[in-house]
Amino acid sequence: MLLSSFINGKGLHPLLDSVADLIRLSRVELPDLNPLDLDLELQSIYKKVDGEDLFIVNELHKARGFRKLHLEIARIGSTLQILHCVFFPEPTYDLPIFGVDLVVSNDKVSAAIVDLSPVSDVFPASLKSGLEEIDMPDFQDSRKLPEWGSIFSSQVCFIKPNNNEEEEQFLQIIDQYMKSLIAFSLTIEPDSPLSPFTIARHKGQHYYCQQQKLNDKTRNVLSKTFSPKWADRYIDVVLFECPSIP
Ligand code: BLA
Repeated sequence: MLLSSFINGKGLHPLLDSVADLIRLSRVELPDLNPLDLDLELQSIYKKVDGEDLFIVNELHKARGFRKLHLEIARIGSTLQILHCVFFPEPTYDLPIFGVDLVVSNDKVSAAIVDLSPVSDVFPASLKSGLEEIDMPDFQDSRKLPEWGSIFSSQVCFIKPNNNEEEEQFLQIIDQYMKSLIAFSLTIEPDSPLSPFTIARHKGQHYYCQQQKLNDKTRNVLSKTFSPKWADRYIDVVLFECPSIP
């Protein structure tokens, strides 16, 4: 399969394709949207492993209020497809981290998670009350969070969708979380870089990244396909990089 057709969604599970489109359409609502530099070799990764095509395609941007908007789509062998998305805020803004992970194995979505994860003790009140108003459907298969998942909020949605209707409902939750976050971000002004609130949120992002790095499932897939060393670098530099605290 050609990389261009993969990027255009051909051969992708329809939920991944719809979520990628939704994210692309939503992020353009953010002011000052600009692409972020990434080493060419890490932007689009193609490899043939045991006759199977592997692609990883990364889209990286920054925008007002957000230091990094990352969308990654990966097809690893013929059986595994992944959509990974994280919006990391600028720590000067009182914003949570938006994250989505979708794992498709043998054409079935095995894991679908979306959250607006707190990075400080106090979650912005008006954003919280908006999220609590969102009607959470009664999904048949809720999944249990691993121990490192204490970083997620009480509004996290982690499921294995069972049919098209549940997939559509999950897409709607992503849409509502992303819209709420973007709308809220437009209403706030940044704190100063040295404010204790900024520093606390910066520490919160560090902790979020540290905990995500404990997900052995991500590391194992990348280590097996590339190498343990490559996997560690990719996780540190692309997936969960976090600049040090000044
Ligand atoms: C689970 N993540 C997984 C699984 C795989 C990956 C194979 C197991 C699927 C399953 O249990 O059904 C693999 N995820 C990847 C890879 C990448 C990726 C290779 O993103 C990137 C190249 N993970 C995130 C983000 C969240 C997240 C942003 O990257 C949440 C917002 C969550 N993934 C997450 C959780 C699990 C998971 C909670 C389940 C872990 C478990 O059950 O132990």
